[in-house]
Amino acid sequence: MSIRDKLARLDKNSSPFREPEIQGDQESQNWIEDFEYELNARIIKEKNSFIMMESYPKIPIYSEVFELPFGSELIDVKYKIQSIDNIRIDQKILPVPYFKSINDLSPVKIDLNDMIYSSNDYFPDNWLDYKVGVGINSNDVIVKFLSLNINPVRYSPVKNNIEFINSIDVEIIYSEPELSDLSSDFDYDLVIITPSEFINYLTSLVDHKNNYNMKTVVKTIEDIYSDFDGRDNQEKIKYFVKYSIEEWNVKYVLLIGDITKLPIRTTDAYPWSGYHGNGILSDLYYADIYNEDFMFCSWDSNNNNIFGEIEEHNRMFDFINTDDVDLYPDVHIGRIPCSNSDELSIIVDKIIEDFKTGKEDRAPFWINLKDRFVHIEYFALRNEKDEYLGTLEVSQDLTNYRKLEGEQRILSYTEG
Ligand SMILES: [Ca+2]
Ligand SMILES: [Ca+2]
Repeated sequence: MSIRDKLARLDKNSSPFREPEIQGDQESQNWIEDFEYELNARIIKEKNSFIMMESYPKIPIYSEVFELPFGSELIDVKYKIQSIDNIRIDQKILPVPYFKSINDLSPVKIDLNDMIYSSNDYFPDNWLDYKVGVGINSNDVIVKFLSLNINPVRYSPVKNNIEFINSIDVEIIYSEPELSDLSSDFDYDLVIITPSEFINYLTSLVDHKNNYNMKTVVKTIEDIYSDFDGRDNQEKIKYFVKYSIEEWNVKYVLLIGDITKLPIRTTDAYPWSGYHGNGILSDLYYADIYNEDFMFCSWDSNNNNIFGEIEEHNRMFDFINTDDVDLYPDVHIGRIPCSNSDELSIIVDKIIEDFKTGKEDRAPFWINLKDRFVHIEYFALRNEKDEYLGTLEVSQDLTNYRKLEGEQRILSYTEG
């Protein structure tokens, strides 16, 4: 949907935000037994999300994501509000509870953020926030995303007061791109990146994908390291992915080999302090090619060779993204984390066989890779006629989330 269509739709459907209502939350009553505060959530009907920052007031927001064409420059986002209403309350608004993993059976913990709950200031700071990034949309086209958060309710815990707005007019000003998109001559859909030692074991996979009309090319890391520049091997691979998007119109990238065979990027992100140590592994690094200016996103804009740094912000409900990591992927990425050719052959054969027979559309399993714990899932890609097109693999390092017992071995996923 174009931004004009979407703005028109917003305009047509826009109904004023209604006055927030008090709504007791049964579940939350259970969370607060140990607290002396009496807490209530206040909601607003039109909200489609909440500010979800641990220990900060759970404030309803209205979010909308717009897509601007490749090459667009966002110039400004302006807004006008007609009037601000006030509601006095005598109870505190419930904070967002601390996140925990699904299988963690300990009680939900809540706490009040001192800085917010002892402040006269209104939270959130603004009626409107937005974030911009560049990535692939649902049609696999690279666009600029403008993610708009409207905050119709703001809250001062010390004043025991809520401010809310009935309506807001938003104006998005951007320049049309000179080039409409990245379109190039069609070449390949999928590029497989592999150490040369595995290349002979990929023939059947490549044939299989080409047979199903997913045009596939293989590139070895040895060739990439000699042909592409970069501060280290990971950055050389990332520059090659950028090249494959721009020159070959590639939409899918499949990495072959575990992290001892094909390197991964180690990042220094602390998304929720206390939950993670340093050293989060990320293959998203290889998929997030462009920043919001459509330039190469190194994940290290301060050039200290520490990637993906973030700092906790004092008051904002977000973190300072020190390294300007865009986080929107510009290509689909997956990895078969095999450590030898036998593992690779087994995985390739099994996946092709199962997906051809339609037995499995989804093949999750998890394994230990040295001391890291990684969750991997394969998805069968099918077209509208339900014909098999190929597989997509998604992996996630879960070491720090891990509470699962034991290990489900490769290829023991649910059968039949
Ligand atoms: Ca850095
Ligand atoms: Ca991006």
